[in-house]
Amino acid sequence: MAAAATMTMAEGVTHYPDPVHNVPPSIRTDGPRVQAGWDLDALKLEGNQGGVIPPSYLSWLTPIPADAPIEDIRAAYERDGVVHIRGLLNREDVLSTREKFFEFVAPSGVLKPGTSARDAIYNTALDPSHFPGPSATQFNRSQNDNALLDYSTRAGREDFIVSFSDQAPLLDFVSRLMPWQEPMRFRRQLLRTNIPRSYNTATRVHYDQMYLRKMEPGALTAWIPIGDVSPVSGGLLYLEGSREMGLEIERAFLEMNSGLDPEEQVSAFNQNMLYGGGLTKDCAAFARATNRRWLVGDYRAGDVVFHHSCMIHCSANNEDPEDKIRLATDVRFTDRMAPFDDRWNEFYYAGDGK
Ligand SMILES: O=C(O)CCC(=O)C(=O)O
Ligand SMILES: [Fe+2]
Repeated sequence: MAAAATMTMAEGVTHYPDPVHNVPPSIRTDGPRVQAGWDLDALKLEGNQGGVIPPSYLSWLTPIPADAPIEDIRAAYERDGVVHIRGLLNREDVLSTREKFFEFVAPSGVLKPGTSARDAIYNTALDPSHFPGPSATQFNRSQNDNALLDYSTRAGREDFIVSFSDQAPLLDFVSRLMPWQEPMRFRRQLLRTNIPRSYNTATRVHYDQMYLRKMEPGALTAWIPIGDVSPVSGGLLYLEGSREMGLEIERAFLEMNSGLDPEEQVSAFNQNMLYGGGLTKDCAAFARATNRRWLVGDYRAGDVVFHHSCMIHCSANNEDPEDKIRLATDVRFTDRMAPFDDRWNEFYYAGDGK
């Protein structure tokens, strides 16, 4: 395929086959630029590289109430590849999970002395670059050794996290949304701590299918902010209408991978990928190159965002004005009755290379 031959590359920042056969996005009617006091045109969102994303490349990710008719939610998911569901989970339960998590990781010294685990305010006396989270530690543990990562990895195996992720409202919603025989949650999940004003540790531009190559596209990710995550606090950004683009890029990668050993073919970190994973660290350049906008969310505790495994996303740096640590987890679902990527049924550990 001709597309696979053209690579967009810049040393260490960008590496992906240009999606030249991509289907153009459907035209999205813009609502107001200002929502709940946040003005898209005043936001200074920045990914790992490339500086501020020009506001003309930003649009809102509009939440849908959890009690909206499921047919409408399904239609939005099929159209957009992502739905931000407002108030699906019990807010108090989410906040109490935040509190338990930060109590658990507090011995790492990450919390500001005298503040509560529920608020989880960062101890700004410490250098934030000492606490890179799992987003910066996908395949090489030693580069990012830190106590917070150790504690948060252990927390992921504790009942208060496992039962939170296994809660009925989440699985029930997935059963209603997806046409699956038997929805199943993968055991592997990450707890992502994004420290305010920590740079080069945000989530790179990627789609999840590159990590799920031992199965067909179509797994569902539930991204769950564990706490409120305002538009400047490092939440996920989704590239509008990008599911087909992700699918196309992945097809080109699979073709490039076809000569590799079987294990390498399914690796998100093989020789054909950007070093350290993902498509690029430069969110602004990716928006320009694909002529699409990043959809910005104003996320609250209790919300869940569901996205298709080929939907392209990234996160911006956490610039929370109150120094709140951004905590989120991503849990994934598939149909137990269809072939799936069994690597995802093992607990996460830092640098597990998946
Ligand atoms: O929380 C993040 O920054 C990354 C999450 C993510 O990539 C996902 O949920 O698929
Ligand atoms: Fe992702």
